[in-house]
Amino acid sequence: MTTSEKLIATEQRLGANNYKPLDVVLTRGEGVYVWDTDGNRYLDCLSAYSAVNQGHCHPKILAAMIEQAGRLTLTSRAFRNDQLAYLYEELAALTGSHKILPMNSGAEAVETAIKAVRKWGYEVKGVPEGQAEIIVCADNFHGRTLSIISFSTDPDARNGFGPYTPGFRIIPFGDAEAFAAAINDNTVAALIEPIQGEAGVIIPPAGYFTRIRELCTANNVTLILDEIQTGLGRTGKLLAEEHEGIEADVTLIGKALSGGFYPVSAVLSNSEVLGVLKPGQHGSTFGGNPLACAVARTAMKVLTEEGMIENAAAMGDYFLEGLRSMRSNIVRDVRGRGLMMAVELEPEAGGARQYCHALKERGLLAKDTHDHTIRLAPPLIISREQVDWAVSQIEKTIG
Ligand code: IF1
Repeated sequence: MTTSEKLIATEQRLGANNYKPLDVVLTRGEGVYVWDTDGNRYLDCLSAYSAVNQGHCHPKILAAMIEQAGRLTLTSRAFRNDQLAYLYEELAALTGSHKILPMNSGAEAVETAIKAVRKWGYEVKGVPEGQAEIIVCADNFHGRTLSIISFSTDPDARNGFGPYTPGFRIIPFGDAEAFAAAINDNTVAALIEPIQGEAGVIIPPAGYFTRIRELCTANNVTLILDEIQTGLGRTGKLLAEEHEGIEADVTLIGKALSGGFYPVSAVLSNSEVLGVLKPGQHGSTFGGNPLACAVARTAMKVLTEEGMIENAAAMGDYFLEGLRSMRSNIVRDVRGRGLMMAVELEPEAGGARQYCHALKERGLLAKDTHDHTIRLAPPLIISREQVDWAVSQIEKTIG
């Protein structure tokens, strides 16, 4: 047996079977590329679901991690550390946030926001205790915790995990009038992805978020945008909300906040919402630890100072243009914003996974979603030549 075969067999023998990964065993990453244990090189078109926007093993983030790891990794929040205040300052300057709460995973940031807006609803808006409602969209993906999957419409994500957390109202994504109809006196917030990632890169109609913003403002409803996947340059802007010309009241970020080096997430908010949390009411052992902060500070620095966001906009347009020019009779739709893209295949094509296998054989790693869609999300540092190569491999595979 080869090394990869041995490792795969061990994973299958001892690991919980909660994923069905492509059978490629990766051992090294650098920039847009990863290598498997047999020495094959791949162009990574998933970026760990947009956690590696800065490219694999970015040297400056690595250096920051090594330096901090040798000095102080974790104190708990029972004491202060010399990195957190700088992260707060730099995130506030970048995003205009007034209050920040650092967590670890994206789901933890989502759960933190749900707790904060419910408490805000009771203490500030005056919603009766226990009656808070949060509007969410069908086909959402916000994480895997019990409260989050309680409002999932994906049977695989939700079924078999009850009893579920109440207090969520599900409406169709992209339908502002359905949103208006769902608001009532107990509505404390809306939790929405600017572009639905897992659903297959679903972009709402123009003007949708302008209308949502108006409705939230008019009804004193907190707008929470989950930018854990769309944020930090993925769509060609620092935050995807910029495409819509609106500002959320609460913004959730994660994934690329660490450039793929460490679980770091954050809730960014106005003062009013996070201001309701008092000492002892929320927390996390690793939340805001000095290692996470040092890594996140450098990850944000390289993202903004090395032109990655601008490159994502330019290369995203170029990549989409190339995908749209492909000659193929099995492509139903090509869509995306910046380097958050998807190729939806005709159902007759037999499903996207087989094409992801074929792309792997050609040295390109991509992930299928919802049966017929291939998601494409390379690191934001991808070059024009690498885009040309990727489009060529995709066209040879599905052309
Ligand atoms: C898996 C999906 C993507 C997210 C948004 C919150 C979270 C995620 C918009 C939670 C996480 C990850 C989870 C990972 C695969 C991946 C994923 F396919 F599951 F749906 F990206 F689309 N909000 N998405 O995309 O963040 O707690 O994971 O740090 O669960 O398999 P997390």
